[in-house]
Amino acid sequence: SRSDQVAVTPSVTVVAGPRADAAALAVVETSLKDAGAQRVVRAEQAPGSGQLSVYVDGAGAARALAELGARGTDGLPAEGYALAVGAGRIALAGKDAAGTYYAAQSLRQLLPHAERSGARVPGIVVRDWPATPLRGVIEGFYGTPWSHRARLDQLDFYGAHKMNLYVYSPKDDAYLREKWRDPYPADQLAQIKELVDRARARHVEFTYALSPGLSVCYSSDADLRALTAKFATLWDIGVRTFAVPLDDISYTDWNCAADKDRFGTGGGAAGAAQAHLLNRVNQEFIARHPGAEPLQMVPTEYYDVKPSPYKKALATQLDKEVLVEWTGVGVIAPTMTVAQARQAREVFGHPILTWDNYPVNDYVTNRLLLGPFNGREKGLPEQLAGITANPMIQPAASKLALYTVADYAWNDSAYDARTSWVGAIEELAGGDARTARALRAFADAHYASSLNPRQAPELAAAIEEFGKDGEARRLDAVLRNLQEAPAVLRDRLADRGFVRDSAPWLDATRAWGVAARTALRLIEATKAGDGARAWQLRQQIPELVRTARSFVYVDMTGKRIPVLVADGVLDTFVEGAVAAHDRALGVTGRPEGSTDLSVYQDNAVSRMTDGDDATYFWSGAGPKAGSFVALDLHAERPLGTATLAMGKSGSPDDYLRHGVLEYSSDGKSWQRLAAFDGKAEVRVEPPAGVRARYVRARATQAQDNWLVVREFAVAGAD
Ligand code: LTM
Repeated sequence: SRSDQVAVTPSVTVVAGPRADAAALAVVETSLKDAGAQRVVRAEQAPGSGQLSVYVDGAGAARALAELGARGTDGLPAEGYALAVGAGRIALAGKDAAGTYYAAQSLRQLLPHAERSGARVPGIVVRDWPATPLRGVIEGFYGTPWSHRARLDQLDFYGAHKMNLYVYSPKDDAYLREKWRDPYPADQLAQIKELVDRARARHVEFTYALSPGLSVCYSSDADLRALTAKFATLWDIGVRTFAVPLDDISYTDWNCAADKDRFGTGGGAAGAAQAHLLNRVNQEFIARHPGAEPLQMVPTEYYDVKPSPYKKALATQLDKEVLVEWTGVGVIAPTMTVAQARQAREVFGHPILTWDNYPVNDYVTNRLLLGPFNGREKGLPEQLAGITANPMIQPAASKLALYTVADYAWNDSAYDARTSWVGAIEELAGGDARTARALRAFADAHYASSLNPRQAPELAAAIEEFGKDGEARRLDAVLRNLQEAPAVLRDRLADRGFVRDSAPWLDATRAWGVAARTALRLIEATKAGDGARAWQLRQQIPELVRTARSFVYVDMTGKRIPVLVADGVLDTFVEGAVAAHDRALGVTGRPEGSTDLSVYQDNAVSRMTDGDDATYFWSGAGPKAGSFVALDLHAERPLGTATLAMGKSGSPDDYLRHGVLEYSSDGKSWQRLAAFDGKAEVRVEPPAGVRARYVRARATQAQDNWLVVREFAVAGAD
């Protein structure tokens, strides 16, 4: 770095070399305007002193770089660049067009955001290049594919973060898998063209990935023609990189008699059959289209480095230049090492492109994965042809993790997961401190994954601290920030896609914040010996937790999936507060159920008090008059709402037709709370001041139907 600064003057001159990249120039000019320049003009020569001049490529940039003490681009690998700021000028030059574009992106990051001219930029000298040639994203998950708008937005994001690859491979796009032979309808092809054009404008290579494995005959001429014909339609709209993913298919019993006759069966045969088809695609399509990039493929055994007949067949028979994708050791690899990458190269016998299954969440659709890319050893990119990350079903919310992937893939030796994560938050927050604070709390509460085993590390540390020093005010401030974060993000986050993507998680986060703060007040009231207030708070908690657990993500099949927030941290804290209170009252844990009825199979009476609506007590016979199910609350206390949930799908009539709810202090003499008739769901609000240790539901008439009780609960006791 240099000790001087340059000011952004009202008028700035850009001196561009004759072959300077147009996209880079556009980034430079927009960034200068965002930094306060009122006029940005292009000229052959700088007008002289008093005005900021920016040299982009060509002889002018080379001279300016030298004058600023920067080495030029000689000796840099592809996509490298040099950038210098000082002595009233800025100079940038790329090894190639992409390099210049990345220099412009770095300059964009260095320039401040300012309404007026005069802002200062610290002097700096940078020589920078990528750690691995291919860096990007594979849209390769199951579930709702990204929208067209989201994909365009992603391509902008990749360009801005020096990622140069996007692989179009959503598992649930029928034209890529089930209907792989079918041509695209014109409107869909037109949209793909728009993506291809946008990708090119951002120096991103759009890769078209067709997955014929569910129904292909590897030896069939007709299938080869179908594959290459489809590729040809994509070539015609500008695609230059192609892939054939063969993951998640059966190779031990594929359904093609001609293949079996030709290759036999089993892993070795599958590898030979796949190599046969891919070599034909390579030789009869890729090689005959000058300008096409090397073919990529995903092997059926993509998740380990164990030698096998399948891998051996690929290693020995597949054309050498084909790139093989690999997820690491494990489908979701918690760690990836240099040694593993070397083994992968060895065992697959081809250049390796990682298909890194982070932050993909199609296997945990109840979660957002907002933590950083982690557990990848330094030095790994050097072993690879490149790195692609499989993102979440939620495109905009994936940006936090993808920012960190881009960081690692560009410069793994300087990468620090936490620092990069904070950088991602700050960038997404657009320099707004309140938004950044809210986003950090939200991302912390959705941090855990196989790569980041610790959930909500900042929140967990605050709770731990509270356990040590009992400073409730400090923890309350943390919880309040979490509770309010969703409103702040909804209000202020510029990336509206992030807000849309996260909607159920935002709702649930707010609700968990409320529940946790109530639990904190309960702890304080219990500590202060304020039993009445503690009891009041204690009674609120089950409902607050039910609400917090009620928010759902609806997947593409319409399935409603309750979402998780800081699981193992917030729920544990709330449960701990409740348990501590109940212990202080002499109440130990959940109420205990009992009955005089027999039990059908293993549907024990404890299942009606386990808090799980999906399990139940099931009697082995119809109740007689006087048969009962009862709860022991372990100590006498005020009674909240009593609920008795009976019957179940498949046996909706197995409920007490005629009964009464009763309570007792000693389990011997009983008082009536309410009578119920003909309904499976009973809910009774006891009058204020009613106290008891035991509650029961008693049959007042015999019946033929057996009895199912899914849950029997009294508020404050469950
Ligand atoms: O990882 C690969 C190569 N294939 C699939 C992906 O499509 C899927 O998104 C991830 C995560 O569930 N697992 C896979 O096996």
